[in-house]
This record gives sequence, C-alpha cells and structure tokens, in this order.
Amino acid sequence: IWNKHKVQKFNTADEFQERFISHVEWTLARSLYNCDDLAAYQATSQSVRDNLVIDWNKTQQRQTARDPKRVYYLSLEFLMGRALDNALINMRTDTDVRDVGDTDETLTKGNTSREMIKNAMNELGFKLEDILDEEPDAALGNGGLGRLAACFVDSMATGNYPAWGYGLRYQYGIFAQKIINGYQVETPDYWLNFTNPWEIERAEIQVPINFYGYVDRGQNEKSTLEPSDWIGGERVLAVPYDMPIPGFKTSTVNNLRLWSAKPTTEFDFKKFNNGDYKNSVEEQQRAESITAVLYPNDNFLQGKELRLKQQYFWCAASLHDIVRRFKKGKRAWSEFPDAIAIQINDTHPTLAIVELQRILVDLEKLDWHEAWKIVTSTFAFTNHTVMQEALEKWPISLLGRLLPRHLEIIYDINWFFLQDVEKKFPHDMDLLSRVSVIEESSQERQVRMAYLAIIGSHKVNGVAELHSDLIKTTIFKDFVKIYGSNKFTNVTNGITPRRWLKQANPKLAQLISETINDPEDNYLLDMSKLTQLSKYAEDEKFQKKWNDVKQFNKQRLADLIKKLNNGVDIIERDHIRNTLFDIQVKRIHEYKRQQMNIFGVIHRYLTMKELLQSGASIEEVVKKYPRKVSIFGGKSAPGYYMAKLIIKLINSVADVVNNDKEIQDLLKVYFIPDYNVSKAEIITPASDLSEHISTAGTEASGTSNMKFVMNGGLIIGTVDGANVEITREIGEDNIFLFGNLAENVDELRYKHQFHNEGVPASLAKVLDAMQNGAFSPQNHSEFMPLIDSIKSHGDYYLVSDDFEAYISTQELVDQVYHKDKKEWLKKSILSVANIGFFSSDRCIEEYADTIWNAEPVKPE
Ligand code: 26W
Repeated sequence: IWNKHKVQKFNTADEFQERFISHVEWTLARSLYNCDDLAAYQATSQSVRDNLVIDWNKTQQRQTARDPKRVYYLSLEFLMGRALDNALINMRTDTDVRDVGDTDETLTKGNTSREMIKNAMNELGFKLEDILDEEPDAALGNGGLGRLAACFVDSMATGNYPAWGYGLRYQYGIFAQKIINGYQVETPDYWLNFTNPWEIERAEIQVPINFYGYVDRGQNEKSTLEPSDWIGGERVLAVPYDMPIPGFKTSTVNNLRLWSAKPTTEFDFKKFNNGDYKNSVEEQQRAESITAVLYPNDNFLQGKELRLKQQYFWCAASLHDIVRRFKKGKRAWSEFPDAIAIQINDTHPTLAIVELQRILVDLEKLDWHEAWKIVTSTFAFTNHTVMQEALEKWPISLLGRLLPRHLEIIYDINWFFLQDVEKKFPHDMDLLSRVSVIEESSQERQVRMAYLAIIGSHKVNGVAELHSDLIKTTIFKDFVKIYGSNKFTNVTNGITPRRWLKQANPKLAQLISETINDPEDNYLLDMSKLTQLSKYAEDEKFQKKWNDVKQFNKQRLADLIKKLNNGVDIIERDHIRNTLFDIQVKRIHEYKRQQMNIFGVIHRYLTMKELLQSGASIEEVVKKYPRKVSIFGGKSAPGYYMAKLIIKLINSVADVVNNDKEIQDLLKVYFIPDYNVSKAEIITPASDLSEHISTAGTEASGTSNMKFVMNGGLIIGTVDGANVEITREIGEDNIFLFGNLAENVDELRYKHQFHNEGVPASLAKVLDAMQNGAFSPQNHSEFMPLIDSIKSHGDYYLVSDDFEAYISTQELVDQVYHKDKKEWLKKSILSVANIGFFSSDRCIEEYADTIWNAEPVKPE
C-alpha cells in the first residue's frame, strides 16, 4: 500500500505550479488573490523542499542500508546564506528530458530546475528574482570559518559522502549592521521572523542535557578513571532542526542538524510547593537562552559562561545522536572509529572529545585506555587561526562548576599525556609546563582547548600551506616534537563553485559553458575543465564577451549601491565602464588591514589634489590616477574599538572625497552596510581588483580571495594564506603581490619596539592630514588611536613597513588596467582558467582520503 501511494516529485512546470498552488492554499491557507512575493517565496520553497525531502529520505535509507563510514562535521557556525536559489541549481527532478512545450517544460539532462521554475513562476505572475529576494540569509556564522562549513556541506553532498553537519540553531544570527553618521550600529537579526521553510523540526527527538551539579563516586572512593556518576544540577532539552543539503547533479541530499534548546517538562515541585510558581517557570524559560544568539566575535575570545554552555549543549546533543545511530548497528565499540569520523571546526567543539570519553567510560563502562584509543582515532581537528587572542582558554573554576565530571576527565587526559611526554623527554620540566593542557598562569589556571584538541585527535590540519607550516613552527611546535610531524597536515581551503560561480555569476557561467562546450555544466564538478579557457585568453572576440560579463556585473553592483545609498548613484552610469572597481569585503580586523587600504585611498586623494593645485588638468591627473571606486564592506565585532574606528574613518573619507567637486568622479569611496552572503553574491562578480592585504603570517587562508579570482577579478595581496597557492596555480604574472614576508615579521616587530624609525614620507602625509582634521573637522583627534597604533604603539600589523610597496603596487595596477586593457583581460581569463584547485570538492576529497578514510555512497 505504501508503494501504491508513493509521494512524487514535481517534474514539469505544470506539476510545479500545481504543487505551488496547493502550498499557497493548504500550507499557507491563502488564495492566489492574496499571495504576495513573501507568500510566493514560502510556497515555492515548500514545493522545492518536497522534492528534496523525497531524495533526503532515500539518501538516509541508502546510507542506513549500506552502513558506510559516516562523517560528522561539527561547527559552531554555518554561514549558509539563502537556500532557495541554491536548491534550484542543485535539485534534480526525476525526468531528464526536455519537453518542448510551453507548460510542461522539464529538465535537460544536466540542466538545473532554475529556468523551468522561473518560467512557471512567470506564468503565475511572479518574477523569480523578486521572490528569491524575500528570503532572509541564514547568517549563523561570523565569517571565514562559518562560510567554509557551508561550502563543505555542499561539497560533501555533491561528492555523495555520508556526511552530516552538526551545529546550533541560533534564533539571532550575526547582527545586522547599520551605518549611522558613519558609525557601525548593531541591530538584532531575528531571521526566524517568518516561518523558515528550510527547516524540519524533529520535535519527537529530545535529548536531555545536564549542567552543573556534582560527581558521585559512592562510598569507597573509586578512582576518577572508573565509571562515575555525574548528578547534573540543571537540565535542558536539545531539539534538532534539520536542513536538507542537496548535492549538485546527484540525488544525494544530506542533513544539516541544528540543535535548539528548550525547557524540560520536568517541573521543580519544591519551588512550586513553596508558592514560587512564577519563578520556577521563569527558570525553565531561561533554557531557551542557550541557543538565542550567535557570539559575534571573529578571532577573539570573550570567555563568557553562556558561550561555554552553548558549546557543551551542542557537543553533548550531537554526540548522543551519533552514538545512538552507531548503537543501532550493534557493532563492537572497538569498531567505532571504523564507522565514524568526526571533524572539529577549530577548537569550539573540543568538549566533544571529552564527552565521548565520558560516554564510553561512565555510561558504557569501557576501560579508560580502550576508550581513549577509540576517541583519538575518531576525532580530527582543523585549526583556523594563529591569532593569540583567538585561542580558546577556559578558566578551571568555570569549567569545573559547569561540567564537574568533564574537568576530572580533562585532568586525567592531561595526566596520561604528560606521562608519555616525560617518558619521551625525561626531566624536561619546561616542556611539560609548555604543553600541559592546564596553563598555570599567574592569575587563574586555564584549560588550553587547542592542546586538548591536538591530544584528542589523530590528525591536525591547517587551512593553507603557509598556515599549516606556520602552526608547526610556532603555536604547535612542541607537539610536532612530541608526536612527529605526520600528525600535522595541510588541507588548503576551497569554495563551492555552484554558489560562487553558477549562482552568483550566471552570465560568466553561461559564457564558460558555451566556450568549453559543456552545456550540462559538468565543469562545476571538475573544475580542471576550466583550463580549456586558456586558449582564448588573447582572443579579442572572446575578450570582448568576457569584458561584457564583467561590465554587466559592475552595473548590477552599482544598482545595489544606488539602492543602499538612498537612490543616489555614486558613479555616473557612463563612467562605470572605465572605472576600476577596487573591493575589500571581509570582517573588519586590524590584521586584515582595511586601515592600510583607506590610508592608500587618502594618499591617492591628497596626491590628486596636489596635482590639480599645481595646475595639472583633469586629463593629466587621469593619466596617473585613472577612475576608481574603492568599495569596502564588513562587520566589526561590537566590542572591537579599533575596528569600529576604521569603519568610521572609511565613511568619513567617503564623505570628503565623494563631495569634492574638484575630484569629480575620478575617485569614489563607498562602504556597503551589512555585508553578508547574499550581498557577497552581487559584490564578488563585480570586482576588477580585490584586496587581500593581511600582515604576512596572520590570515590563515582567506577564501574570498578564491571567490574573487573565480569570478574574473584580479588580486592585490600580500604573501599570506592561500594567496601563495593562488599565485602558484594562476601564475605570478596574474596577481599583484607586495610586502614583507611572514619570516620577517618577528624581526620587524622587534625593530618597532626598540627603535622608533618613524614612518615613510608617503604614510606621514596621510597621517598628518588625518591629524589635522581633514576627515574629522569637528574633532581633530577622532582618529588619533589609529595614528598612535602605528606611531607610538609598535605598529604591530606593520602598516608602515608595507605602505610604500602597497602604494607602488596600486600604481602598477592602474597602469595595467588603463593602459593595457587586453593584458588585463588576459590575466583575468588565465586566472579563472587555473582556479580549479580551489573548488571545495577537491578539499573534501582530500579530507576524505587523508583524514576521514571515508568513501562516497553513490545513488544507483
Ligand atoms: C573564540 C572566538 C573565535 C571565533 C571564530 C575564534 C576564532 C574564530 C575563527 C576560527 C576565525 C576564523 O573564521 N578564521 C578564518 O577561517 C577561515 C577558514 O579556514 C580562513 O580562511 C581565514 O583565514 C581565517 O581567518
């Protein structure tokens, strides 16, 4: 009977319309006369989701039946952005032939559902673009780490890996950024305002999670290594919400499981009997605060109790789920690592290591050492930063109060680890204290989460070659000595070309598929096919088409900016063509050096003014300084004073420059408010040049550098992170590199500390203008902290050391862009042709082969 009534996908435009209307009427309880764009978005999403759910169910059944090794990707952040457009590109229907009729158009073999649905929506009186715009971003992440996790789930599904993501369902994602009088103002991102059609609540699954309390080891004082009872003092429930993750050109639909906290239904009768009914309800209500908000710090540890609670809540719920699924297979515990690989995304999920040890020892009664072998063979750890202020450490007192049994386990893990070290390197007390999981600092003792993560994992990886080398010689040096260097490896980051090429840049995607004769878009699965573009790099006809695409995308960004700028154009339409779009969008951080970029803009502005004042004509100025717009975007952590001041400086400079009649529109500056994934999809394809100018050795990888190049933009950058490998792949003629190398950074910092050599003249000119109030006429000292950080506080990010090279490299960029457009286009085409390595599909394959030992499960 079940088979007779099997649910069916929509396969044609007609069937889609039927499904759409039934969702409008049944799911939304509306009529077609009362269906606005928001309702149309909801009904479209519900319809598309129906198709995905069918494949999702099949995928899960297949995986249960074949019982392959499963991969779990634990990340506190998944910066997914919008789901609908991506689903339209990735989704498969069951029919693979195109009917050349108006109403029952179906899919061509490799084609996406997007066109079909676009037409079907048109007939219903809706514009697909408007409907897609109704979707709020799922902004459950800060920046690089969260977006990487989102690209990874896409690639894991596309590669048919039996892989789930586990995270938290924050009610508030990363704050929305408003710019008011030039300052960043944060407003809450209540993204669940309207029902979210992309999540499926599994209300029937409720995992109890305990906090606080004490450890009970009975009367006769057992050892902490033996099974112990943790009597929790507070209990909340973890409820999963599942998001379907469709692979591209496959019917595999994986799962992203996000946990939400809710109160237990147990009731505190003691309080109730004392007549304190209201308080006992209030206390229960507080459970929900655990998953209320994403902490908006990127690369900075705040050390708040609620954050630690979030981490444990999520690790415990996920581990419970993973173990429950494993137990269904009735396999021996020793086979756990053959059945499961768990990747931890930075140190945020490190408690999962401790939790698995607790489950095995306390609940499953395994011998400590047997358990620990299972744990360490299961976990692997990715490091994403070398910034000292980002390395997680938790005070012993806090950890011991919140998770008393876990602290004991951490002590024991450390004890056995230090014993091993002592055996290998006898009497080296210094080494022991350096590598101890417990930091005995002068103030409070702290747990070093990165060390715990290394000890509890079988592999540790960095995210770009330079970064992976750096961690081996700096922050994790001692551990290389202890474990040998095989435990440490590199997996260079990647990005999904489905979202970052096909979805963000449909025009370029189309030109590519036409040119390399790949109508089914197979190149999106095998990006080495892009090398075929090389032969057209100097073909003038092709260059023109290539340039037209860029032109279209620049216009599209100009339209977005106009909308954000109260309907006012910042560049005249006619000038877009010969204006260089120079873009830096990423989180605002001193190490990423947006300040150096805006100082460069000031330098350009002042020099142009000097030229004009010395009697040069506009034409003469344009020769040296061709038209350019400097575009910025990115959020500052709410408590990061210097980053916020950089935003203010950018906006103040924009105010002055954009309103300077003399400069006309030879130079413009614009800060795009509320940079997020959906805006990035418009911004990235529009760059002529993008900036990746971190102090050498500070940016672990960067991933927007890959996105910009994949969209035909050139890069100005330092020898840092993945810039190095991008250069190797696309050729050093096709990237503008400058600046000091990572190996010289220590020496330069030392020099600043002990010999104040002053700043180069070009930078002095900029800082003097700032100090004289050129950009803050009301308050001349407004930007002093930025000036002081360079002149008086050691210039930690080495702006003064790289500034002159930065300026002269920018001048080189100008010359190539404006004097030799053909040369520029050639570089652009060759870059795209050779960017294939940075597909996250390659990246996931490397994780699967070298770390997880996992195989795809292909649909028949
Ligand atoms: C504890 C606060 C905190 C929050 C987030 C500390 C550290 C983080 C992240 C690890 C910071 C981050 O996003 N790192 C970025 O990771 C990207 C993906 O690997 C890299 O491309 C970026 O270079 C790196 O800055």
